[in-house]
Amino acid sequence: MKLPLVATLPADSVAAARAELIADVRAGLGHPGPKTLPPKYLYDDVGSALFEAISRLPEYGLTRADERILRSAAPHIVGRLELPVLVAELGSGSGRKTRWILQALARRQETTYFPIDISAAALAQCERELGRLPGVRWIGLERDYSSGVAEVVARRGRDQRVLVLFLGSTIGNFERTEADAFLRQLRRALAPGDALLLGTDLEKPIARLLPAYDDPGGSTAAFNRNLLVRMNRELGADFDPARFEHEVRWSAAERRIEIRLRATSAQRVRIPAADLEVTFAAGEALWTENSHKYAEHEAVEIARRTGFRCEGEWVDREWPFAESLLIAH
Ligand code: AVI
Repeated sequence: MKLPLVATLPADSVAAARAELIADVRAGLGHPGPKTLPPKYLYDDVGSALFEAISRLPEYGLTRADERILRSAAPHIVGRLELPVLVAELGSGSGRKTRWILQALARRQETTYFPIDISAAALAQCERELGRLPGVRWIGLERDYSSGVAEVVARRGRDQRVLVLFLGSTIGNFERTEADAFLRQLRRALAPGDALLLGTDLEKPIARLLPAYDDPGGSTAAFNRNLLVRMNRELGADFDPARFEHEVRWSAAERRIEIRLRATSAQRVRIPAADLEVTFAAGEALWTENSHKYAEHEAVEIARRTGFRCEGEWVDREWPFAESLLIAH
């Protein structure tokens, strides 16, 4: 029996990741003007576990919609691919929804699956979920997305295509211009004929969106405040999370949910590892995340702008959500 494998983050990458966090904290909090931090820092091990809990909330239909599509459309999606393919997933998540694609592929070929995630805990959970699927070899890569993809591409055999899974509308957490730049960069790492399965959360009434990001049980608020707790844990900061309010707004102009932490009173916070003292005025916000929403068929335009063509789109009607199969040309 083949044993599952995890290629862990090399020690110098751990140091580089910490240096990047410190640089981003300085850039986002260390200057006059709006305070902001990149949303990727929401996903340490605790944040990833909290997001997993969010994905099961009745108010947050996104993950279930994604899974419904994959469960019913996986054979059709796989039917449109040129085989054989190596599968790389950006952000392994729990692996629950990916199972359907891997099972459909395993019926057609011996499948190697590389979940790519910077969270070792997320990879461990993925391994529990998918590490022993019949016909699937599981190789976890504890990496950032671009070095993970580079590694998968380097491992492809002759005549093997690469299928990249970018599910769950994680693309929506990038600014729209950054999303295009990210997909263009991904396209450059791929070869013509390689595929990208891209999940996008579609526009829907605000009355459904707001509770999805501000659930009455407070799971999303805890996920948001964990960013402060993370800085306390990793950088020796002294944020008091209870003095920040979780705030969720819909921006019609940007077609996105905007998430902030708003200081409920004036306060001063020390962040020793970044050599920083930060003051917040009462009511001042720290911008932590955006979640962009898309029009149906918008993926066709995204593909055109970034070096792909859209080969097919599958939409969930219960919680409008799309999976689009893009082929590199
Ligand atoms: C991971 N991402 C697609 C989630 C979203 O819906 O934008 C992150 C999230 N933030 C709060 N709730 C969920």
